[in-house]
Amino acid sequence: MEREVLHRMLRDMLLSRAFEERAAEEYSKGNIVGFLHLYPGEEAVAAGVINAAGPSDYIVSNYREHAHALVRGTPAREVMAELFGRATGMSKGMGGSMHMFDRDRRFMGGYAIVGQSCPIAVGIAYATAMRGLPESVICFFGDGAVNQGTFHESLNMAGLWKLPILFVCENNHYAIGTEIHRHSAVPEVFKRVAAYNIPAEKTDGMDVLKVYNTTKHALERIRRGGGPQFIEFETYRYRGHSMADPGTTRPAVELKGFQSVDPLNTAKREVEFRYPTADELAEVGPDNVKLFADHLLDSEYLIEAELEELKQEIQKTVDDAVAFASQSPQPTMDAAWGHLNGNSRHEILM
Ligand SMILES: Cc1ncc(C[n+]2csc(CCOP(=O)(O)OP(=O)(O)O)c2C)c(N)n1
Ligand SMILES: [Mg+2]
Repeated sequence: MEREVLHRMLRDMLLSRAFEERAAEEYSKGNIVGFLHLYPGEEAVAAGVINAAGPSDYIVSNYREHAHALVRGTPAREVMAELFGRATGMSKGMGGSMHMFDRDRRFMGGYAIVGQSCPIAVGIAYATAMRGLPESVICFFGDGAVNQGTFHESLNMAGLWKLPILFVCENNHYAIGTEIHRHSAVPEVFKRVAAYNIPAEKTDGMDVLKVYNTTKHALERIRRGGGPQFIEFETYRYRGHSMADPGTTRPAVELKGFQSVDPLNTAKREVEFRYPTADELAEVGPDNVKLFADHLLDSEYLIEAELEELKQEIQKTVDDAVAFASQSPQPTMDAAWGHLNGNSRHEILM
């Protein structure tokens, strides 16, 4: 693999991690409000998939999409300003964390509704196919989305019409606090796809090189006219579902009730449950960013000093993004009307 691609993927992963950890900090300070779903732990998927795509491919994402936008090339300043709800943000401060959009880079949005990226990808791919363009649509969603009707309807249409879509399931094993074996009758996501005549495979989503290569091959098959492809990446998120989720899902009074009666083993386990920290996880399994950085150091693609320099450069980028966001103006109500369907007369087009 070219050195440039390796370097870019490492930079993207380090930036995604540093950006998200800083976003958590800014949220705690009250500079970011609303829902905030963070990506630490899953960086190898965004970096590997999006770097394997071409500039004319479309990306459709869900609400955990900041890193997808960063890897696609949206400047950190614009992503952070969107989180801060400022007029300089990538959606002009009107979307916030879950509704990022960057038309110039064909980043066709984050969406708050679980499973919503799938029908949108079908629409874009249908338009592309009708015009005979050599473009593909990359559609991200989580393991929780595969029980949605939209997922199955979209896969059926994509399979039937041989649409140029790469379906990417980021299987982090949880839908909010529910583990996949508790919400899916068939927990091996890729096996479900057989029903739609779409080739599907499962890959280690913690190893960016595997992610990149699997994606490259799938996109080549799509470009050769092979129709939609499906990849399930096994990954893990280090934080709770969102900043609003400390890791326990039930009200304290309810938990107390369970604690006061027997049998309470299950309830007690859940009461005590908390998400492991990134450090604790790194001790038991591979941290995807460290794994890749170590690989590049071991294979002498990179020397320690370069890695340090890169980290410092990223720190500056993130600091600059926060400064830019905090100094940017709030959007005005007038601008809100103006951006509806791009109508300059402020009329709503239905
Ligand atoms: C249609 C719909 N149902 C429920 C929700 C509430 N909800 C938000 S995120 C989420 C879990 C989705 O989990 P998953 O798809 O695995 O993505 P992850 O958060 O793990 O990245 C749920 C149920 C929603 N946003 N939309
Ligand atoms: Mg999930």
